[in-house]
Amino acid sequence: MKPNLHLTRRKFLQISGLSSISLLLGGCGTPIFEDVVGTLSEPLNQNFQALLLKPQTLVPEFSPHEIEPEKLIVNTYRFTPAIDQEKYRLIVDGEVENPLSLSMEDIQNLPLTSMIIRHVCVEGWAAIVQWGGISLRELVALAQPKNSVKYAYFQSADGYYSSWDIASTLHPQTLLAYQKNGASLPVENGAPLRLASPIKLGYKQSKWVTKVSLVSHLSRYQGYWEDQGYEWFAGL
Ligand SMILES: Nc1nc2c(c(=O)[nH]1)N[C@H]1C(S)=C(S)[C@@H](COP(=O)(O)O)O[C@H]1N2
Ligand SMILES: [Mo]
Repeated sequence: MKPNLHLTRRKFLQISGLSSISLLLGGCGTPIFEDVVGTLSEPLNQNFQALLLKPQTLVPEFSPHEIEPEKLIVNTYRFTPAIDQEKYRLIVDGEVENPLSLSMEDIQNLPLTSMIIRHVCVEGWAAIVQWGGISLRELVALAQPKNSVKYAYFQSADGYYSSWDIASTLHPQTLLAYQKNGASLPVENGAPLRLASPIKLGYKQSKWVTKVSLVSHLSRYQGYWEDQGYEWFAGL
């Protein structure tokens, strides 16, 4: 390997923030840690690596006193699924070197990120909300996507689904949240795990996420609302 062409493992871990994950996971000896350190010495693919290193503009956040707890309207089109948190697993699969199956305990051992952002629903309401959870960027990095990956599909327990471009997926403020306004995420807001991000409209923010698939192509199914004519990118 030509050292000038590739980041050293140590450097990559520092830049991507994986060092903190490694420390946390290393302590409990989970197999994800071994997988990550076992393969990161190999060069990662250029596209994905470039995206991870590319600085992305952060959306300004709000202060705790600006949170509007009563303004977040529960918006569920089908039903609220009953999920057994003990049996729940988040699957990360698709075109990846290291598919993941994580319990809520695994997920809560990853670094917690908190943000106060505005949630905007296309139906004409908005609310300032605090979300706490894991950054999707770090989760995706653990799965080690292949060169081909350009999109993420999110599948939910109520049959809802959506797809995102990989840059928005890797935005540092795109989270899989398990906390809302400082408390555990209520089931009607998507517990155990939902998407939260200040860069996309509400309908892109899937609740009750069970699977993240990293893929190179969009299928003819792009999302529950997207397939009914709503805009796919839906950026804010
Ligand atoms: N699985 C699932 N996710 C979903 C929805 C849904 O019906 N099912 N509704 C979407 C819409 S349109 C919005 S505005 C937000 C609402 O989130 P809330 O119910 O926590 O306010 O969830 C989004 N994610
Ligand atoms: Mo919405």
